[in-house]
Amino acid sequence: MPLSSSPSPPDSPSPANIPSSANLPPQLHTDYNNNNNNNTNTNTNNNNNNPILLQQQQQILLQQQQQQPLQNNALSSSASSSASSSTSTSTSTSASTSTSIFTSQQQQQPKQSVSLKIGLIGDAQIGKTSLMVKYVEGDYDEDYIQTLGVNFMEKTVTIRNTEITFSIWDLGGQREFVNMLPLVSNEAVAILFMFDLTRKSTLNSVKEWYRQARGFNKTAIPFLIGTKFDLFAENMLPDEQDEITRQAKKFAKAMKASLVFCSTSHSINVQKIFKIVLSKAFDLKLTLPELTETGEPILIYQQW
Ligand SMILES: Nc1nc2c(ncn2[C@@H]2O[C@H](COP(=O)(O)OP(=O)(O)OP(=O)(O)O)[C@@H](O)[C@H]2O)c(=O)[nH]1
Ligand SMILES: [Mg+2]
Repeated sequence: MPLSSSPSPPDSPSPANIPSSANLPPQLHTDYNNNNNNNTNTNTNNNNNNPILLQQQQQILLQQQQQQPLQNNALSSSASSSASSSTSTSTSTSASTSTSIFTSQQQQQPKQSVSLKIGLIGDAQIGKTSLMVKYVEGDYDEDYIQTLGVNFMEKTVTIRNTEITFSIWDLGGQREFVNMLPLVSNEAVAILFMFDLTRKSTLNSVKEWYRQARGFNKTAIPFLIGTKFDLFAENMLPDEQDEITRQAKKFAKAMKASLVFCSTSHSINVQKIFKIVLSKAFDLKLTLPELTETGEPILIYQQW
């Protein structure tokens, strides 16, 4: 299929696609429903058992009752300290970006904030760091710089009166760094298990990454992310595409994971991954249309 290299349209953040939902703190209820598109509304709740999320949601509700601003919670501060402890052994990148995706009409209210830790895991050279840098800074670099240990970046989005900080942890894919897997997995609200769509071996490796990461974190919301969709669509034969797509669907189903094919270089589905994370974490309804056919940039986030 023809690929667009335009940076934003296929993937730009569009809060109008995320309607409000019952389990979200009122501050996160938005006017998303006011859009007039025909996308289907889908309740993506499957995280009622996640203790980290429950703790966050309870904290917010408590703060609301007390009419006090919510301070950054324990998850946020533990992420920061883990990051600093990893810098001595890794090529560590740290950045913080703040993006307002919704303008509050009640500017006077004190801001609340929550932090969501996200782990990026998978084989070497599949595009983990590229995806993180693209999402946080909007940049893409063709050159490969191996991650020696763990990278860490943050990005804050604001929905109404609530700041949500994605704290993204990216583990170097070389096996020698597997001892740092707990740093990336522990307390993560979501884990992105990633593979290169043009290298089937990297998909097979997901089994082992998943087994090991689950050993440290049984509640994180799982995602299966196929990278380099641009090369996949342009260079691979239809039969090869079909086989990889089938296999990825099979794995995602077994993992009970959302499945997304993305291209960092062509800005395909990058923003949407994090939008789905947000919707799953806070039980938001999401109106992105799913894409399920071979040859499409797959986007499957409803229950299998
Ligand atoms: N064509 C294409 N190349 C990509 C894409 N994403 C990443 N790459 C390239 O793939 C190479 C590896 O990317 P990285 O992001 O460094 O891979 P990584 O998974 O972080 O690798 P490790 O740090 O070794 O674990 C780089 O040369 C990137 O430019 C993509 O969407 N399309
Ligand atoms: Mg890397």
